Amino acid sequence: MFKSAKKIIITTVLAMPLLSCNQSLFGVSSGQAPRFEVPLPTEDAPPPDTQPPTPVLTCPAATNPNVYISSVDFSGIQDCRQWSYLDSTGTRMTYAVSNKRWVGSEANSMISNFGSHPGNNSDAIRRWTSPAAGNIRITGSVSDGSGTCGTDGVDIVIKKGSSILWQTTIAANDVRGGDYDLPTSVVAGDVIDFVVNKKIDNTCDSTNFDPKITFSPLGSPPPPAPPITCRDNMIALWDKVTLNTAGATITDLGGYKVFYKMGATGTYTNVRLADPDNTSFRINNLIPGNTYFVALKSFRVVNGTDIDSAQTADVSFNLPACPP
Ligand SMILES: [Ca+2]
Repeated sequence: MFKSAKKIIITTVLAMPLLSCNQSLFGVSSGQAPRFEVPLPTEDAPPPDTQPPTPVLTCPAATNPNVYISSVDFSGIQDCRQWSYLDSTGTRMTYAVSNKRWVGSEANSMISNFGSHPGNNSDAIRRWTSPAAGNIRITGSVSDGSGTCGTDGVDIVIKKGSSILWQTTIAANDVRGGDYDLPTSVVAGDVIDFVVNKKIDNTCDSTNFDPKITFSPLGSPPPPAPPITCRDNMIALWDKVTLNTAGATITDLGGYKVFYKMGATGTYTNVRLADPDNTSFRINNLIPGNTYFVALKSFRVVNGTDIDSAQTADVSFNLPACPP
């Protein structure tokens, strides 16, 4: 049984501001002390009268219909502004109104306006589907969004259909991350997937990933060429090694070693990557305006000792210089 709410009346005497005689303060004629009625809590609080209202989900209108920005276009409606939200099993996520994010079928699989978090058994995929034939330019950056609690980081892939346009690995706590600027052509229905994979562990894998797509329908001028921007990093990519030198399938590949140096006569720096499934490495802290040379080895580990492959030939890459 509910007890009726008691009320208490608090009367206060406030220092009154200067008011003319026909003004009032809080609906009380000047010169009187304001009165506030405050209900006291009852011993048995009644249940709320109604459920909270369900927000009306709307698809935001576009300022420029050919510019798609995932955070600006974000909504609780699948396919709004060409964006959809799914996991790598192909299952579309469901929208959680309470915290304004898309959630997958397993714990911690989710996509918000600015980023994604992969599940333990599936990747989180933000997808853009082309409305028509044309050219697009995909720009943005990706970085760790989980503070300092991550473990092994995430693998990032941007794909058109099954073709990889760009990929990188974001280490745990890498708040700088990497940038992408990808021009490509599309036909109606082509999908661009922005994929976040947990690597081994999905603990604290929140990832800032807010791409922008500028769409130029066929018949309009192609998007401008990406500007040459000053860079201090580059990404080495390679195909996974599956065979040994005798042509037999390898079952004990230990990983890869990346060798890089500044200038043809520079001294190699060597990075050992003990992950046979990892086929990319971002080399940071380089000096813009220089040519770098990169080579690779694969290796097996036998009785605690690395058995390296031969080293590949160098591949060179010129890092654009910074503007003066
Ligand atoms: Ca991880």
